[in-house]
Amino acid sequence: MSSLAALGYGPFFSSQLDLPAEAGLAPARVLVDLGVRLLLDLGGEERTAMLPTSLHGAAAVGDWVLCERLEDGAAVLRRVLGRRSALSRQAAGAPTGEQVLAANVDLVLLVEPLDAGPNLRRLERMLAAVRASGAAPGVLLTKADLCADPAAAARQVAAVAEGAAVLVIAAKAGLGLEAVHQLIGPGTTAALMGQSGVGKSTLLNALRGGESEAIGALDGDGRGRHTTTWRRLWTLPSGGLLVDGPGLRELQLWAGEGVTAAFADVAGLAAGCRFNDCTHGEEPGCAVRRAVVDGTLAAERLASYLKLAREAAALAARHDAAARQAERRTGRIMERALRDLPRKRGR
Ligand SMILES: Nc1nc2c(ncn2[C@@H]2O[C@H](COP(=O)(O)OP(=O)(O)OP(=O)(O)O)[C@@H](O)[C@H]2O)c(=O)[nH]1
Ligand SMILES: [Mg+2]
Ligand SMILES: [Zn+2]
Repeated sequence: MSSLAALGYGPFFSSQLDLPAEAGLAPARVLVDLGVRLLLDLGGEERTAMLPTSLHGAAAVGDWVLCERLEDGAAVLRRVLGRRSALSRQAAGAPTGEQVLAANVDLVLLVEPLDAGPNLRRLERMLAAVRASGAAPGVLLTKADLCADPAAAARQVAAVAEGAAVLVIAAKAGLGLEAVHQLIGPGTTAALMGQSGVGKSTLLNALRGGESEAIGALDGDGRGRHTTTWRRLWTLPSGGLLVDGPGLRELQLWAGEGVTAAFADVAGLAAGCRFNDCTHGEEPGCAVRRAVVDGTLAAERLASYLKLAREAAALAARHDAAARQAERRTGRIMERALRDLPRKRGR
C-alpha cells in the first residue's frame, strides 16, 4: 500500500484534483487542527501548514487537503477536498452553526464505561447523531474490569444499537484490544466519541502500545477532567486510523435524518398506525403505543425517540428560518441593485 493509501487516500479524493492546474500540489491529511495552522501528514511526513485567511475554519481533523510546498520547506494550504462523511455537532452559542468534529470518518466508536452501567438513553442520542454523519456506528463498552456482568450490559446495549458492533473492553488490563484492531482494519478511519473520563485515551495508548496521550484522573464523583485537549488522528500498528479528542459533554444533533435510522424498530411499528402522520401521542389506532402496552417496545425507548424527534424537528425549523432570512437578504440586495440601475445609466 502506498503511504497515502495507508492514510485512507483513494479515488474518491484523487478524482477531485483539477488537473493539470493542481498537479503540483501535494495531497495531505489533517492530523490536528490548531486554528491558524494545521498539522498535516503528507504520506509518512508530518508538517505544519499555514492557512490563508480565506481558509480559516475550512478544514477539520481527518480532512484531505491540497497544499503547496514552498522552497524553505514550509507548506501552505490551498484547498480542502470534498468530504466522504462528517461528524458534526451544533457549535456552542451559535443556534445554527455547524462544527465538524472529524471528517472522512468510516466508523464512529461510541465509548461508554461499564463502571456505572451503560447509559442507554445517552447512547440512543449519540447513535442518532452518528447515523446522520454518513459513518457507521460501533459501541465500545470500556472499564469492563469494574463491572460484575459485562455480557449482560452488552446485551442491553445491543438491543438499542441495532446494526452496530458492540465490543467489551478492559484497556488497562489489555482485554478486548484485538477485536478493536479487527473492527477498524487497515486504511479505515475510526473516531472515539464519548464523555470525558470514559477511557478513550487509555484505549488509544493500549492500541498503539505506548504513551501517546496523557491519561486523566477522575474527580471524586467519577467524572473526567477533560485531559485530552486537542483532537488528533493517530495511526495504529494494525494499519487503522483513529481519532481521539476531548470528551464531549453532549452531542447535540446537527441533522435530523439520523433519528429515524437509529430507531428503525419504532419506524417499523409506525407503519401500522392508523394515520400516516401519527405522532404516537393521543391518536386512536396507534401501533407504536400498542407495542408499549404489549411490552414489545420499552416505554423509555419510545420516550427517547419522541424527545429526539422533537429536537430534530425544532432544529430543522431553525435551519429553514435561517435559510429564509438569507434569501430575503439576497432579495433586498437584488432589489436595491435593480433600483440603482437606471439612475446609474442616466448619469
Ligand atoms: N479500571 C479501569 N480504569 C480505566 C480503564 N480505562 C481507563 N480507566 C481510567 O479512567 C480514567 C480516565 O481515562 P482517560 O483515558 O484519560 O479518559 P478519556 O476518555 O480520554 O478522558 P478525556 O481525555 O478527558 O476526554 C483514568 O483514571 C484511567 O486510568 C479500564 O479499562 N479500567
Ligand atoms: Mg483523553
Ligand atoms: Zn402512532
